[in-house]
Amino acid sequence: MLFTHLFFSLSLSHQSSFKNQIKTLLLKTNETTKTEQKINAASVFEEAEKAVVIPKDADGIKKSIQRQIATGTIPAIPTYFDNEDMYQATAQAAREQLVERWNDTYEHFHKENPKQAYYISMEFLQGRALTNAIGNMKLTGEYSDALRSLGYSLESLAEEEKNMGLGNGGLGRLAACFLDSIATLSLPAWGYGMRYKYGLFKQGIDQTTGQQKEYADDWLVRGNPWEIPRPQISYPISFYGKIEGDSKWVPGQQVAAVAYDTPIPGYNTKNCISLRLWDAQPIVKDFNLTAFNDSDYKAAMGPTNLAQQMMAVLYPGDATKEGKALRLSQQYMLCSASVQDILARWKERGNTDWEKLPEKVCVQMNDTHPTLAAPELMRLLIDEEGLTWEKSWEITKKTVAYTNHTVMPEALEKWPLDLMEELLPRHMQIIRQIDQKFMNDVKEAFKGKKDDKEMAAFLKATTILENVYADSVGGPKMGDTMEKAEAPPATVRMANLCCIAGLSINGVAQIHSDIVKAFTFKEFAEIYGYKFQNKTNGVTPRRWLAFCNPELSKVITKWVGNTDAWITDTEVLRKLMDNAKNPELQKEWKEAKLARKQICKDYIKKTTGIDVPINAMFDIQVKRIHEYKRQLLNILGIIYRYRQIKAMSKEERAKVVPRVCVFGGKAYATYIQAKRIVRLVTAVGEVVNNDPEIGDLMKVVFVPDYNVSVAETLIPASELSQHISTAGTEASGTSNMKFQMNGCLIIGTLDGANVEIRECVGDDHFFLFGITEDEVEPAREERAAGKFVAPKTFLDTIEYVRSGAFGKKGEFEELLGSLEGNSGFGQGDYFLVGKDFQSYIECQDEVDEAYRNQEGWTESSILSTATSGKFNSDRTIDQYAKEIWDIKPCVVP
Ligand code: 26V
Repeated sequence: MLFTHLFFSLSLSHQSSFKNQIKTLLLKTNETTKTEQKINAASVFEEAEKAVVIPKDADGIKKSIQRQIATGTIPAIPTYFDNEDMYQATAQAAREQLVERWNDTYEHFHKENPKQAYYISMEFLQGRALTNAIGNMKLTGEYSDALRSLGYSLESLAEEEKNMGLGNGGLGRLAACFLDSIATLSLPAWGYGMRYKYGLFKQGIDQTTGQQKEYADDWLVRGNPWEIPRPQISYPISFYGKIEGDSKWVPGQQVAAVAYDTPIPGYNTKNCISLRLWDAQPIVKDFNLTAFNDSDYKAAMGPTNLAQQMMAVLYPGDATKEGKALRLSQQYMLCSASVQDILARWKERGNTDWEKLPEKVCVQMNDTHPTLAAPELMRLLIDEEGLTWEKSWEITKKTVAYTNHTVMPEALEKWPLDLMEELLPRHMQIIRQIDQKFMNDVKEAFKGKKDDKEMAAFLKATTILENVYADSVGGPKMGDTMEKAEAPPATVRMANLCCIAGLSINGVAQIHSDIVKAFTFKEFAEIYGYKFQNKTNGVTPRRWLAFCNPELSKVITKWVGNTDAWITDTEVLRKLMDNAKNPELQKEWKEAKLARKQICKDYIKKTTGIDVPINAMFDIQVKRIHEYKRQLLNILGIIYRYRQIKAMSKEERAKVVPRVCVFGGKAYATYIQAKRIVRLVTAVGEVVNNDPEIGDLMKVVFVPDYNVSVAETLIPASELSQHISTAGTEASGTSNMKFQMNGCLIIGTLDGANVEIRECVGDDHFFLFGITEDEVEPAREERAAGKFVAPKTFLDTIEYVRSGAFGKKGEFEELLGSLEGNSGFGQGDYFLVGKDFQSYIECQDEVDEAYRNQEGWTESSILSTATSGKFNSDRTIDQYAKEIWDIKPCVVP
């Protein structure tokens, strides 16, 4: 390819023999060669783009799919051709269209040289791409027709695609929604992430024990048609080693970070941005051929193994030092490769004045995992570009921004200082300098305003290096450490570094941003009040309504005035309000919901074997399993309800609102208490679902392996969804927004984005229960003082579980134990399940009452969708673009 390209260009410029031309070329200086190649490359590309027409009609698409099969683009074998091959061929055809847009966007951004934002994230939960990609390109009909003419259905082929599950939960899915919105708004911004071989894990439920099992998620096993490998884009990533002289880092180990681009098309725009994922590969020169030939395979394969370990999974266990080193290496690789790439692109676009870097680049750190982007930018500016420390710091502070996604103390990352020192000695040097400067500045700024004691406490809370300085007030000196014997472990607090380096610090829902400012980072708020912002999360209405719920979308389009404008401008959904009581709309609305319930019912049957009644209320809680999210409150409520029904007469039972209670979510592999919650749910299901007295009045289902496509099946079918975290603990939640968009009513606490959802939909259409955030601490104190008396309903339910009604007797002792006692994390009912229980079950009675009135319920359902406009991630991204990144749309003509 490169050869033909050289030949083509040279034969035009010199009319001599091919050999001579190559010789002349090789004799030229590198610089001239590069420039010539660039000019030629541009014209070759342009010619190629003109010469090849990518089809956009059904017939052309059909031929394109056939071409993928016949020419070996996909690895199909004539005698063995399956649906997966057909999916691959279809995806390849779509990919051609994406590549065309990607190239145009790249060229356009290059030419315009706008300020560009970069979203760096350890997680991207993209889910499946086919339906979304062709939907965003508005080619769904064409693909559907093309496939039909080949004897396939688009819907069933789409099911062949594996989920790209490079994420753990909300933070990763948010990143994916953000990319969709960035592309749709034609904004110059890219995502950077990691190409893990196995992602998080696939969850199974063991048939005999009812417990969660984790399996490697082999999403790449048959290749990934959506990625474009770019082996030419590769950066060295260094680790370990030593510092020579003042600051020269001589690394001990290196891997190469190689780029893989996933094109992300916008909706209703030609813009197609990039999600660039990094893969680690051994550096060729490190391969010790001599060792290999001497059969010392361990030595020879060392670098290869390191690279493979680094890419194996997301969030490897970090209980050991090795585990921590691996996780930190992953984080560093993500940051280093991304920042090197960002600076390379900045140069490629002809920029030269480093002081103006913040006018062209903004880096958003998605939580603290990409914190090292800040010291890495410093290192590159100082060590590679020769800027002074001070200048580099000024630039860095204007370039990076930080989003906080959780206030759970265990998720605020701290790395052992000795590990960091060992793995990244140069960065540690820079971090120490940042910390020094920060503390000196603070002392200066608050001189005379804080006494010594106050200052000591203030610095203790804000310094990056925890448990390092002997005396913060007296002025720490480099290398000052506490006496080893009495010293708690020295750590590097990543969030503190983010607050100090970041140009902004934002939370992800109003209440969370308020908590971050008032509690989590209250000292930083005193210093940098101006940095604190709120950016309430959002979700993309393309994936989460238009594509996952075509039945409801059709009804919406008709009733907002026969327009699909709502797919981008979700405020248009408000038009549904006028007809929320209209029986005609109500009828169509209910039919759409029923169609989705049927699909969900079939899915539940297929994955769990459980037959659920279609006319029951579909009541769903899907999210990571965590004590603060209180799946335990839900299941205890279900047990309470079960016992109530059992105690009823036949006549009373006839009035019960039947419910299908669905749970889904992964428990992190080492989070034992969360795994016990999963087990309690499956144990309750085993009993309730087989109790002839209950029959169809209640079913309890745990849907295994909750992921993006499972969410796309469950959410449109849901009538009630549960967002019931202890007030003040859920940063935002984003599934609550997806449920609301799909006309689902919410039972929830005043937490995260629930607060704003309730404001939008109105108090009458939101089932609120539980204590408020400011009541949480007093409730814990009440408990610690031994003054809390749990309601009888709660105690009886606990005792019932304890009696061995579900699972094996004694199986849930530790779980129930966490709800007892008087204080402490992990005991004393830290998340206040007992405190909120009575309020919860009473609220569930209100839900039943409301459901009995189907007209009223449907009205609330319509109003939910109608008022969900605010939770469009286009709104969120517009705010990031204007209020943090300072970037403007750059539309491909
Ligand atoms: C959690 C874990 C747990 C397993 C081990 C590794 C690991 C690493 C990081 C984290 C932090 C996860 C933070 C997160 O996902 N936060 C969620 O962010 C959503 C988007 O802003 C938000 O809607 C959710 O409320 C919040 O929990």
